[in-house]
Amino acid sequence: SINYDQIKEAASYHPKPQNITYTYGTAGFRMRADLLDSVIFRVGILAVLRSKKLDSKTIGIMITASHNPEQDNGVKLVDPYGEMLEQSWENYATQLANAQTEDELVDVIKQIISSNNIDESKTANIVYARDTRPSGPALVSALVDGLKSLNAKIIDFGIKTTPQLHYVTRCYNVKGTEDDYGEPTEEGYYKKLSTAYRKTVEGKQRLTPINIDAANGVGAPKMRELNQYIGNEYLESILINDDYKTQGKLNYQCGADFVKTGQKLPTGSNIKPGDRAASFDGDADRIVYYYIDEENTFKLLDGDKIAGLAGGFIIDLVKTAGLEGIDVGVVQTAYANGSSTTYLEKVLNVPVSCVPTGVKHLHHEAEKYDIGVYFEANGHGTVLFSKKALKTIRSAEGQTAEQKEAIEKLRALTDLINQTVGDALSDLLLVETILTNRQWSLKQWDQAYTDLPNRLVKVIVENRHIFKTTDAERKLLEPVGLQEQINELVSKYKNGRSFVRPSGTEDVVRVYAEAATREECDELAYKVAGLVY
Ligand code: 16G
Ligand code: ZN
Repeated sequence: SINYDQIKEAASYHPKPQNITYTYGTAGFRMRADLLDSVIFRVGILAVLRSKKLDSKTIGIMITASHNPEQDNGVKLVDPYGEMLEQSWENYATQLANAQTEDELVDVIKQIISSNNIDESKTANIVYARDTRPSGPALVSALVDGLKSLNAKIIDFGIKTTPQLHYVTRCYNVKGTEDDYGEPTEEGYYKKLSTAYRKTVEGKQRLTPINIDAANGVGAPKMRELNQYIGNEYLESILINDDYKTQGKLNYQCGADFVKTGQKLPTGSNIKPGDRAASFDGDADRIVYYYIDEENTFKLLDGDKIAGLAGGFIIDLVKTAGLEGIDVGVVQTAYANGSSTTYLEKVLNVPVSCVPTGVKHLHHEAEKYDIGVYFEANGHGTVLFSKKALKTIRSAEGQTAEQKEAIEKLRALTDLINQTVGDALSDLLLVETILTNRQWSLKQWDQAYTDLPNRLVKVIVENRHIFKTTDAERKLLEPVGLQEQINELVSKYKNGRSFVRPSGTEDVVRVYAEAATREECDELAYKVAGLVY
């Protein structure tokens, strides 16, 4: 069982800095790497407690700060099936991180143990990975000190993408059961995805090359590796911003967040009209596509476009396969472009739910459908197949050749898609599969609907916590009266829509607006920002 002197001794090498309050937010802990040593040590402790609580199930820990600048880092916990840490435990993470002294730390640990009836004698199993950030190795050693202070059984999964860590965590926990998810190895991941991909495009004409901006992050070597398993005759990719070894380059003027936010090409891209391109973010859990049209205008195909593409394809397959009992739904956030929602509801005729920002909210909502497609506009998303859907798809036989083929494709999709979390590599293969099957260019895909002009602005306010939202963050409850003022402004614009929400990752308030024209949209965004300020 637990030796508290051992924990105190180890903790003394990882003291908490004075005058700083940590919060486990939407994306775990994330900040300047030099402030994270004590936090990571304590996250190790929390993971051990979580594993003990869940009967020795393997808990995942990912050290990454995604699209943040290179000097930042972060950490998040992954629950046994590859989901984000259960929300009620986020509070424990925050309490552990903020315990000032070793004695306080031990008190918090004891409280967590007693309020959860944790059996101290249970073995704890942990798997961890990190991205390519230079601060990674030092933080890993702090993590290992935390894990060892509670005698955990540890697996070092090395440098990986965030979704690979989610994948392997699930694999460990369901191995040999009816929910088996594949080999708990990096190779198992590549084999699963590549085999499925080859199946879905077999016999179809290969598309022109896909230019991939890997944000100079971990996605670069991993995409290279994956492509070797797939084979060039099935997928031709050209990597740029693949220098993950030179310091200072990670996410710098490149990557999915840069492209989505700036609505422009990443540094180093010289694509021409007709070329196909995509960007990953720094830990390869987001992807956006883009191209340049004949007038040399930059055209973005973001997460909303991917949801439309994937939703449409899956609905067609389900229909063709004759699996009427399976319902398909799409989950979005308030940031979804209004045109995308209209397209999903009116053209594809699928139910659409809107939830607050953050993967955990989307993921849980998507679980309510037999097949739930979820994407944030920023390019993070995936597709979930319920147990019922999996069972139906696996056992269906089909009468006609057409039905059989659709069933085979659906089966392959259940392997191709990383169902634990949004995954840039897996999502790239999903999009490539659909475009190959449809023989569509990016322009043809883009023609499904036209995005309404939109603008996102940050407003620095004295205290963002006074902003309270409701209705999936689309309306403000507080400050009282502000929503009415926003409504009045919005009503003056054709196709106008705007909302205000406090950020979960930065000390700012975000204002989103869309309207019929660029000018009106910008005007609306700045006027609403003016109300907030
Ligand atoms: C986090 C979320 C992401 C969300 C973003 C919003 C996860 C794993 N990540 O990065 O989904 O889009 O926060 O940030 O949930 P904001 O609250 O600062 O706008
Ligand atoms: Zn990311």
